[in-house]
Amino acid sequence: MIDQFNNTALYSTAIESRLARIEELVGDLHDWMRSEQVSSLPNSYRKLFSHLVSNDFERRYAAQITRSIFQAKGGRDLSQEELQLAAIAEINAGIRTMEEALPRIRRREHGERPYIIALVGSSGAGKTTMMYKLAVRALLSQGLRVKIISCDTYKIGSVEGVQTIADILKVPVGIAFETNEVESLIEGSDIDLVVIDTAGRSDRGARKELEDFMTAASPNEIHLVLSSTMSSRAIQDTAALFLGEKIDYITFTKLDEAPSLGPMISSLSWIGLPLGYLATGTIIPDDLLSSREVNAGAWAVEGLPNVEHNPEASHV
Ligand SMILES: Nc1nc2c(ncn2[C@@H]2O[C@H](COP(=O)(O)OP(=O)(O)OP(=O)(O)O)[C@@H](O)[C@H]2O)c(=O)[nH]1
Ligand SMILES: [Mg+2]
Repeated sequence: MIDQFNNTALYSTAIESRLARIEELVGDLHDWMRSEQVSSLPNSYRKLFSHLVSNDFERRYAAQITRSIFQAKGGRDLSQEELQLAAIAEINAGIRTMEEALPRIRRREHGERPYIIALVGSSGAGKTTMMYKLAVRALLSQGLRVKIISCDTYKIGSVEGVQTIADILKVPVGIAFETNEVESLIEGSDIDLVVIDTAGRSDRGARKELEDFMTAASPNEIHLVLSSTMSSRAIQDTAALFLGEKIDYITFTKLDEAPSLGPMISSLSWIGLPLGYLATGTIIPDDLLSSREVNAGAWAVEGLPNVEHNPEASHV
């Protein structure tokens, strides 16, 4: 009897505290609408703003999208579906995408410099996995002769790990311990594409070394690899740290693990660089999409579609 009473009391305390939290959030939402000039818009537009904010879009970006749809539609009230479609179109119009190089890379003549893609970014972002995916995609879909080069000799076991996986994937591998080794690893073999992986360190010494590696490799494209599970703030702080690196594309990983894509989309608009690749899991090379294959706006507004996997595919 006492236990039952205690359980009921606990339950109602939990509900009360959740209600208090919801009230607080609704209060915040009203304040945000006022400060972002959304509160004067029709109810359906305010709902769109709340929908975007609850999908972790940055408030300012969500308000900008909402207001520009309102203006474009001449202030007309629209159904929720129409507004979501308009939001998807507005978001996609603001995202720059990448014309993927892989299908355009031609076979190199003997001694000709290969096409080079380099991956940089913070620790655990998914650079090494992305390197394997790009190499295997180029090999299987394009029939290119591919080599992978790892400049990450810091992490315990990373050299052995790359060598083991390269053997499994049947891709030649080079390890650059020093900056001056990069050039000779790139040249001297009949290779069409080189994918370079770097160490995920961001202290000052490591950044200088990364810059030297990039100067030595002179890649055709450098991707900053970021996890889509990060907050907008973390994405933007990391991007700011790496922007001196002559980044060409922002490549996002772990879309399968991200609760929402609002932070990724809001940050892209802030960073202003084109979206490169998107990784939606650990399967090599299946879980890899180039930005033009994806309706990123729809994924951010409506959620990610379910992806079916080949059961024979390999994970790393
Ligand atoms: N769920 C999911 N996991 C991923 C994805 N990409 C990479 N991972 C996992 O994330 C972890 C880190 O991936 P790595 O490729 O080692 O990341 P990294 O950037 O090379 O990390 P460092 O070398 O430590 O800087 C591994 O467990 C990967 O299997 C993805 O798209 N989805
Ligand atoms: Mg790595």
